[in-house]
Amino acid sequence: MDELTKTILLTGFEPFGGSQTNPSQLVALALDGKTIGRCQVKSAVLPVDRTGGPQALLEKMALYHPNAVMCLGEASRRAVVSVEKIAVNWMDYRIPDNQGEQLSGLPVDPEGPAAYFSTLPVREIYEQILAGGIPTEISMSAGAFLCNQVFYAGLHSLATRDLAVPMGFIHLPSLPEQASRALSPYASMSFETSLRAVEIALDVIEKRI
Ligand code: PCA
Repeated sequence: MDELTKTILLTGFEPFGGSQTNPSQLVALALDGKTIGRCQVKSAVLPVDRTGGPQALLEKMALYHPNAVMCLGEASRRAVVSVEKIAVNWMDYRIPDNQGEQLSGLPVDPEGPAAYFSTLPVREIYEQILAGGIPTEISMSAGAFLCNQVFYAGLHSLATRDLAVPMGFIHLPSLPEQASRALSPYASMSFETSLRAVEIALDVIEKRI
């Protein structure tokens, strides 16, 4: 058997906004330690916290020295898997984070550029997920909450250190058990389908690193 020589850091987020669960956490943990080609997946769950979220991502990057970074988050009310293209240098939280902080109109990093593009092959990931029979889209906004913030912070850290480590972000719809409990129920995706979408994305990444 080939030696495992590469590492993909895969992150999800803890539940937030009063929810008891988060599909991104479940999917990240389900893939922890899995082997994909010559890569091993190392998973982490990030807090939904203005300082703790980005800090935890940067700590895991320093710990694992990954060859690629894939972050996951939940986008409730989105009906399909969103492969994110852009991280913006802007925070405008629509709800408080898990520490009760609601930031409004602040840059992620006052010194940083306005935005970064994902450095993963966004179109290929999107096409392969679609070919796998799973509804998906390329999204031009990861929002202005923790997901976008962590995505931006990771890309900024890699860019300022001149590290050619590809990094990207995928938003997953809520789980059926979350969406069905809302006052007005909305679209959702099963854990198994979201898991498969992320496995397909990791297969694409593995071939590029
Ligand atoms: N989704 C939120 C933060 C954590 C998560 O899973 C977001 O879209 O910013």
